[in-house]
Amino acid sequence: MIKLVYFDFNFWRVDILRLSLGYSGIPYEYKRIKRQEWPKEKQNFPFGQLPIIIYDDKQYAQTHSIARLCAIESGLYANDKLKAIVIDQVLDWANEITNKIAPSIRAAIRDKDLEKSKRLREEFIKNDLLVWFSYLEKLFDKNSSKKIFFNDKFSMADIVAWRVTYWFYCGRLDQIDNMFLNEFPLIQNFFKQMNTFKPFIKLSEYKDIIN
Ligand SMILES: N[C@@H](CCC(=O)N[C@@H](CS)C(=O)NCC(=O)O)C(=O)O
Repeated sequence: MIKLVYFDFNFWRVDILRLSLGYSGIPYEYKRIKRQEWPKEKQNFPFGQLPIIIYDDKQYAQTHSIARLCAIESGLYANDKLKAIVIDQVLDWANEITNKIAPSIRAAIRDKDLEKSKRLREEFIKNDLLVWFSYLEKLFDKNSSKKIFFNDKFSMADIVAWRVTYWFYCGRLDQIDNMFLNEFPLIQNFFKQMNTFKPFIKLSEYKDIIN
């Protein structure tokens, strides 16, 4: 049995794992740890961070590594090394853009300094948001011949790109206006198509994320 462990809120790092397992009907348990329990729980995990996966009674960490395992398990990775590297780059893109916005999130949540958070968010929007989405747009353009999925066959790359785009688009990030997506017609169209892709939107995990 596969078990995923994350905090008790939805975030792309764990959502991509459960979406891929859910897509292929692979059973898994999902344990959500409450923030107040974290200081005593932290030491129990390989890198003191979440998410982790428990697979065959062993723990493994790091989002990219776990995502690769879940994608292989779900038939959503690629045997072709040049298709696999497209999936890996989308995962690395997700980590990079997360690292760019993280200081503004930390300032609000950890430091409770809303002024600092606002200033850092402005810097992120000015310096990083459009630049990093332009990288994703180019990656999609270069690799997707039919302009539906990154690798033409649905894969973990699509789940990651959809989930992270949803994060920036959904309106829950202060100061980020979802009109930014108009600058990226290919990703915008990809995002719209994903939101009508029946095998994906019927998943309980998808419904949980968008509600
Ligand atoms: N490099 C890690 C980063 C994971 C990470 O930053 N997790 C955050 C939550 S999104 C965390 O566990 N924070 C609590 C902590 O570091 O104490 C990965 O790729 O999974």
